[in-house]
Amino acid sequence: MLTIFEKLKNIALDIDKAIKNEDLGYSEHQNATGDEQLKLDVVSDTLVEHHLSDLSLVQAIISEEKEEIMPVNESGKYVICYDPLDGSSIVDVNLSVGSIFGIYEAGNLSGSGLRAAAYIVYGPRLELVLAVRGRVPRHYRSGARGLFSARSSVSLNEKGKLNAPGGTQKYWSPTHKAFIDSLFAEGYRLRYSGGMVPDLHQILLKGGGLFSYPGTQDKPKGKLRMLFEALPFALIFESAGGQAIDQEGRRLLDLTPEHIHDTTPCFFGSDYEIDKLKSAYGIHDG
Ligand code: AHM
Ligand code: MG
Repeated sequence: MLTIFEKLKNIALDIDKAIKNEDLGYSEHQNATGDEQLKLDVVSDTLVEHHLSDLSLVQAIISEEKEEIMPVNESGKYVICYDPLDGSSIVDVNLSVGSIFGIYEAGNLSGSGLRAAAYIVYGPRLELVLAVRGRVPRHYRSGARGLFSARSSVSLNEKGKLNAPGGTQKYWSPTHKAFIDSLFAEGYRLRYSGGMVPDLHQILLKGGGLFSYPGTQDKPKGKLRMLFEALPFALIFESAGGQAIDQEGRRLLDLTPEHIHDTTPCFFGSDYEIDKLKSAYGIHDG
């Protein structure tokens, strides 16, 4: 696993350089979910592929930007699912973006098979958060000479102050709208950039809050992909002492996608906000 983490640091440095220097225009392609691909999506995907495909530990890689699974080493122990550049719609306006990685047991592409997860934040600083199942996530920041040094562990308080509500409001259900309004009425502050990596990173480092991307009238199954986005962050939130559930109140880590590009409604937060969400949605534990 450590070899994979070392690779992620190299990937972070390379993609950071690409974001700063490469052309920001569109490529001539769409990805598997039909999104227009930026040239930078393609460059980032190629960089991740280049770094991960020489690791004997890796059986295959699955990218948000690739239609199919890409085999690496048949006897590898892990399958790495990744979103090489999350937040393509805000990279052109110079907001923070990220990369997300889920490291799954080969043969078990599901929440229960997720052994470790990581994300990189390309912001004014380059940062990395790594979580191994069963351990508290660690937070790293790059410094002089590009070296990453450990900052601290990441842990959530019982309750936070931030509210990051995703999805187009006019398509929210009345239940969801009433719930989001009730958080603002309690004093929660709006923090939403349109990039799940910086939005969730902010909640994690500030100790709590809620990020939601519900099923909506236009996207009943939500927007965020299970393998590359929702499950990796679920592991990170649970490891930090928070919760991550879908709209039926199921732990995201109990879900299994049918297809590699499946999406799911998802909610990430500290205990207070997730418990409040469950009661607003009429979800009963057990
Ligand atoms: P992307 O992978 O195409 O960049 O889309 C994922 C992003 C997430 O980072 C973010 O939370 C979400 O899309 C924002 O969607 P919306 O613009 O509908 O709020
Ligand atoms: Mg994405």
